[in-house]
Amino acid sequence: MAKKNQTLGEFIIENQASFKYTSGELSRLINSIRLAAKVVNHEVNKAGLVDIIGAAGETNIQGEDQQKLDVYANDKFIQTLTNRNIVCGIASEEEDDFIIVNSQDENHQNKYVVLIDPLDGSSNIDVNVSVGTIFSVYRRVTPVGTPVKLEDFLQKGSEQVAAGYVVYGTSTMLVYTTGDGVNGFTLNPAIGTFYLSHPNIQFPEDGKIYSVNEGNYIHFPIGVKKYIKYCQEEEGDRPYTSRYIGSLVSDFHRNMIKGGIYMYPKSSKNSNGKLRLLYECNPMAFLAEQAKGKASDGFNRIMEVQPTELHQRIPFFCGSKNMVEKAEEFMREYSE
Ligand code: AHM
Ligand code: MG
Repeated sequence: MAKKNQTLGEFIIENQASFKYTSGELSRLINSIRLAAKVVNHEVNKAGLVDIIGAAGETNIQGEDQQKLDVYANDKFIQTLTNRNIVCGIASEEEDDFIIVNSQDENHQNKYVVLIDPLDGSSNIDVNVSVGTIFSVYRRVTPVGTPVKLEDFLQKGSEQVAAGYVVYGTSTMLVYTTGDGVNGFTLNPAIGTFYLSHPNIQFPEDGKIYSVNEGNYIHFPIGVKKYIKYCQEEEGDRPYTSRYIGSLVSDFHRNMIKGGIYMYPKSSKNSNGKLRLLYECNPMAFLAEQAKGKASDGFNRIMEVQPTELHQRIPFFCGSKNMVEKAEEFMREYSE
C-alpha cells in the first residue's frame, strides 16, 4: 500500500512481494536507476555553470574532461547497470547497437534487458528547460546464461515489465510503473532521497491541453490538421490550451497530471514522425495505460506494434483517453 512521504527505497522493498516474478532482481534494477538518476541530476543542475566549469570538449579545472550531458548520462546509466550486474543487455538511443552484459559468465542468470533514452530533449539544456531520462524493462526471450540477441530487445511494448522516466525539472522526479499503477517520487536534493509525492497518478479522462509542434502544421496529415482545428474551435469546453515544451517527458508529465494530449505525428518531411518506438513511445505508452490514459500511432495501440529495428520511429498520440480517441476519430475519417 503506497504511503505518501514513503521513501523510494522503502516503497521498492514493500512492493517487491506483490510483483509476480519476485526474485528481487527488478527491485535491484530500479534501485540502480534511482542511483544513476541522482548522479545525472547533479550534473544536469550544474549545466548553467558552463562558463565557470568549462564547456563540453574542454578540460575543467580539476583536469576532468567535460562531456556533453547526453553522453555523460548515457555513460552513467550504462555504468551503473553493468557494474551492479543486474541486467543481461542494454540498448540506448545514444548507441548504434545493443550492449551484451557479462556474456562470458556462465553463472550469470540475469533475465532483464533495459532500453534507455538517457537524456531526452537534450537540446533544451542550454536554455534551462527541463529534460528527462526514459527507461523500459523487458524479460529476455532467449535463454539465460547466453549472450542476449536482437530479439530480446525487439519485443512489443505490451511485454514490458517496468517503465518510467526521470524529469529533471523545477524539482527532480522519478515516475515509474511495474504494471500496477504509476507512482511518482520527488527528490529532496538536500539529502539525496526520493519520496513518494504522487501515489497512483492517473490521467483525467478528458483534458484541455494539446501539445504538438505547430510549426510543422503544413506538413501534417489532414486528420491531424482537422483535429488541431477542433481543439481550437469555440464550443463546449473548447478551445483547448496549447502547451508544447519540446521535451517529451515534461510535456507528458504535465498532461498526465492536468489532462491533455501529446502528438508527434508523421509529416511530409518525416514519414514515421520523430520519436523512437523502443526508447520513447513504448515506455510512455505503458505509463499512460497504467495511468488510465491511452497511446496510439493514430490508428492502433502503440504497445501492439511489433518492432523491426532498434531505432525505429513511429507517429505518437498519447494522453487522456477521450482526447486520444477523438484524435483517432479524425485520423480515421481523413486518412489519406
Ligand atoms: P531527442 O531524443 O533527440 O531529444 O528528441 C526527442 C524530443 C522530444 O523530447 C520532444 O518532444 C521532441 O523531440 C521535440 O521535437 P521538435 O523539436 O521537432 O518539436
Ligand atoms: Mg529522445
